[in-house]
Amino acid sequence: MVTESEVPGDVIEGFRRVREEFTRLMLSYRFGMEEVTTKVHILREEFAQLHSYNPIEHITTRLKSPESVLDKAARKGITPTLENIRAHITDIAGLRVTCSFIADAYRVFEALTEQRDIEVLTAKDYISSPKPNGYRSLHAIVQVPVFLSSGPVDVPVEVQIRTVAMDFWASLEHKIFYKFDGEVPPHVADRLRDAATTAARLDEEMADLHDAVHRHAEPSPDDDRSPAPGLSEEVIRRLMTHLLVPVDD
Ligand code: 0O2
Repeated sequence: MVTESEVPGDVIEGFRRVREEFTRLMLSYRFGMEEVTTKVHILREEFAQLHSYNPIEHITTRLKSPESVLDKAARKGITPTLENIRAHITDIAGLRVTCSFIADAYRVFEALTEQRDIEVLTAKDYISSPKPNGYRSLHAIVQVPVFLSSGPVDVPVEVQIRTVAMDFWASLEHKIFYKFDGEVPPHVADRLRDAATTAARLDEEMADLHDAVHRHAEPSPDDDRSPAPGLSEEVIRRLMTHLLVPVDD
């Protein structure tokens, strides 16, 4: 067995440097993911507070492990230098946003991607153009700046936005795909495509139902006088008094 004292100093130094740089790289992806997650949480909270409506059912995040980053580099035939990993593997950090309805998925997608510190590197609409196996979702690789003590770095984050029905289908399909090692038998693939059509129909049906209920419960003009969530009538009256005081110029 080789002891540390027998290993040349430059090898030990190289090992330390790679470890530190790779740790820094992985940390930046985690921070990027947290930045985008915060943005989605803010959108969710704003909708809930100001529009009394929550378009987002849940948000999940995942960071690829260092091993799976290296596996993906090998699958893509990339020499695993930090530069290559940064340039070619854009799904190290991922965020999945599950919405109630298709319109919500597009609304969240737009509200997120039009933010000025977000740059959209790629966007794919698998809802209007599903994959041949029936997979539907909105995908984007967005780049967000992360401010480290050493300076800013732009970090790509993969965002997937879909409905509950799409998510249900995708998670089952994912399990089946791995169970068959990617070689899903044709009769199972056919049933999955049928199930995807059923899920798409369910999305339409639920949106129709939601619209119908919404129209039925249309607020009367009197409802406009109800206080905003978290603001009592007393607070609103005091704010209005202040607003109505003439301003000296
Ligand atoms: P995991 O384990 O979820 O991360 P890429 O493979 O990323 O280099 P690609 O294929 O052009 O490039 O990306 P795309 O189409 O945007 O898909 C990326 C991710 O979307 C996948 O990541 C899956 O999470 C999801 N996805 C895409 N197609 C399907 C599908 O047919 N079924 C399911 N269940 N999920 C899908 P990974 O890395 O493949 O998997």
